Amino acid sequence: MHHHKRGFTLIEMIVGMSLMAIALTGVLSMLINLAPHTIDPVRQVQAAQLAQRLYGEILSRSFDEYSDHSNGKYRCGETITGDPYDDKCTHADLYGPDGGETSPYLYNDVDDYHTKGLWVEANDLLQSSLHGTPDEEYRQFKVLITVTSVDFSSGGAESFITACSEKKCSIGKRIDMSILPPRGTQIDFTAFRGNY
Ligand SMILES: [Ca+2]
Ligand SMILES: [Ca+2]
Repeated sequence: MHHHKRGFTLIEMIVGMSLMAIALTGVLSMLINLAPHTIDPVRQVQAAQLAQRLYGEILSRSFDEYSDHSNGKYRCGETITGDPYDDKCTHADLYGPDGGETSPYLYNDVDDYHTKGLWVEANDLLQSSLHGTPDEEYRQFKVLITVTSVDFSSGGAESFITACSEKKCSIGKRIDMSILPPRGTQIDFTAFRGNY
């Protein structure tokens, strides 16, 4: 038998290139499908700024509805003779706005921002929207805030207080915030507030 080196025939090359083209088309369409789901970096930065701003507003409030809002003389959950709020903090089941707190500028404690499992418009939570000037910067951003009671007393590690009595709820609050940018992916944040 006579052997000789042979290259690709024209037909083989055309078939090979066609297969390559089909394969590349598949990869390309996969990339195109992925594109809308990737996080837009600008939106991501805006989401982080929004979270920082909201946390600034939330954490500047009192620890609890039953805290001393004026001068911080006493803390809820403390026993002080003659104190009308003696030994009481809001029960975790009742976290949320208290009586008459219909707008965020009336919120006076951390858990008033608890959205009770609902996504709300970011502008509805920001203070600036309450004086007739809606903040267009965060239009279409949605926010979900969950406030839970936590116990820092066990060696620093926080643990959820499952059966939270009014006394036990006085230790700490965890504020989980999820932000959903328009056409984006949810981004999660967490902050803590002690009873001070
Ligand atoms: Ca309140
Ligand atoms: Ca409250």
